[in-house]
Amino acid sequence: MRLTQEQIDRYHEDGFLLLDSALGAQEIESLRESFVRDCQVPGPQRVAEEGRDEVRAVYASHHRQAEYAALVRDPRLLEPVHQLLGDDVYIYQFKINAKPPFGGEKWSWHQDFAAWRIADNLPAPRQVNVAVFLDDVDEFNGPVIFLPGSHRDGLVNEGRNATAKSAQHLDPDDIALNEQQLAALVGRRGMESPKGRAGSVVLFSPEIVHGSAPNMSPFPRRLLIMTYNDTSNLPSWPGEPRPEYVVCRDTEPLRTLDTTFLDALEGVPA
Ligand code: HL5
Ligand code: SIN
Ligand code: MN
Repeated sequence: MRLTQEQIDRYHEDGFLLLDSALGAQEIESLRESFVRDCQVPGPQRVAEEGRDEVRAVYASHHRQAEYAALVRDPRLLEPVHQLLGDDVYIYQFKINAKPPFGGEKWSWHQDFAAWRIADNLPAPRQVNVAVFLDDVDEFNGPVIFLPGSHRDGLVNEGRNATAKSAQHLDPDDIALNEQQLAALVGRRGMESPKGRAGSVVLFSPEIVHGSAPNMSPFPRRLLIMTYNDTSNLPSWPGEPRPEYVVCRDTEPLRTLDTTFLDALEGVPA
């Protein structure tokens, strides 16, 4: 459950860390079922692929589905976050990027912290992203690609592009790096895309440059991303705050469950 010093060092060095098969098959099955249910819930938290009916992303499923509410406190995920960020963390953002078969669109090259500083005045990059593979991820279904070490260069872009692609959230297109910036960074850093079985987890920095290609395979690539933030690093808005489904408002420090999320839900003693 706890990261070794070597894993911690690798996270700081590369900006991401793969934990192979961290969750089991039965757990993933229950998370998938819960996602299918959550996709039926109408509302602005459900973002569609451009010009299509298919779901591109769903936000804040942990507000509606018990499995996800428990998962955010699962010791296998929360303990590593405590090790990387400190004891007092809460969920700042929770999303599932669905990347449906035959046409799940790309996510442009970007840094998350650029979005959160622009949209939410987030003071510091004191976040850890925990990405959970809800499907097997391979080279065919649009894995996330990282530029290793790019989180150590700070923000490449401070501003936002003229185009706002989505009214509901900031799409990476709105803050994308341009081709010259990307080419220069890749020249120095290279590219890596962690792959693995469903249930694998990738921890990644809010400052690392990342993106992903469209999914032209017949398989889905549902990726859950939970962003934990330090409770002393809160967002603020001069005017209208961003919606609660994009920026969660419960900033109470999360305490780890005594057992795994499914056992906790089913009342199995630790
Ligand atoms: N969609 C997020 C938001 O805060 C920002 C993106 O991957 C994170 C860029 O609206
Ligand atoms: C993706 O789902 O491929 C992109 C992840 C992200 O930037 O949020
Ligand atoms: Mn991102």
